[in-house]
Amino acid sequence: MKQVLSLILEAKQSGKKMLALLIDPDKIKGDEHLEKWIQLIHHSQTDFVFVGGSLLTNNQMDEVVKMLKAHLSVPIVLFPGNWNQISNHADALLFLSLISGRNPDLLIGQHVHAAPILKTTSLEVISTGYMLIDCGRQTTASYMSHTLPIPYNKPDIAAATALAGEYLGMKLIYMDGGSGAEQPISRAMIKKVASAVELPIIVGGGIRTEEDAAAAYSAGADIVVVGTAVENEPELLFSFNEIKSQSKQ
Ligand code: 1GP
Repeated sequence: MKQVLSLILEAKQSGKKMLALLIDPDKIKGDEHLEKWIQLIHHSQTDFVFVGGSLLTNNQMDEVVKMLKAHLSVPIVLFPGNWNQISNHADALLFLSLISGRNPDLLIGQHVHAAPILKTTSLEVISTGYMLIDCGRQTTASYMSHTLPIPYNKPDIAAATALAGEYLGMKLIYMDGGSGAEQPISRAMIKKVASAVELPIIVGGGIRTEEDAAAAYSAGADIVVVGTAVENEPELLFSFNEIKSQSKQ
């Protein structure tokens, strides 16, 4: 399989938008349930599966990743909430540095724990500048991270933060309203960040409708991440992929 970062860079260069489904392993209720997700992902032409969560309590991440990998050809990308969330069955791991916050543990601490373990795996490690944006309500991500998200109406702060991430050598920028956010990140903020950096931009959190996804793509998102909306209405994954295909750089 092609390296995940190369796939993203090539897609960006050719003006192709991408879609990732976020699977929270805690929400998988047995093999049959996961089978349904696998079928849905397979038939909907979703580009990536992200797996992870800010707080996992069921200890089934490795099993879920293993099964996804065994049945799907799309890249399985870890989106870890902490250094424990590593599975060698995945293809890549977003090595997230929470650059919107000032919590040293999430800027470098967790990474020190994870690095030697990652070295023993075959995972592609992708340095990612992760920014939490305040989208109306406190999410698990902002609570668990002990950080203040970037205010919703401050695109300049988001752009300066993303640019700092780029200068620090990060390869991707992930703008996240947090899972279950009340509203998606504003177009104005995505636009400002997209014009500030050359890096591919991932946008997620609170994307519930086709219009939300289309707005994120047209503002400059290269990858849109959907989770909660598709958990509630799985068929939406087809509509989101349709919107993706219609959206161009
Ligand atoms: C969270 O971007 C993801 O990190 C997905 O959020 O569950 O709100 O779609 P939702």
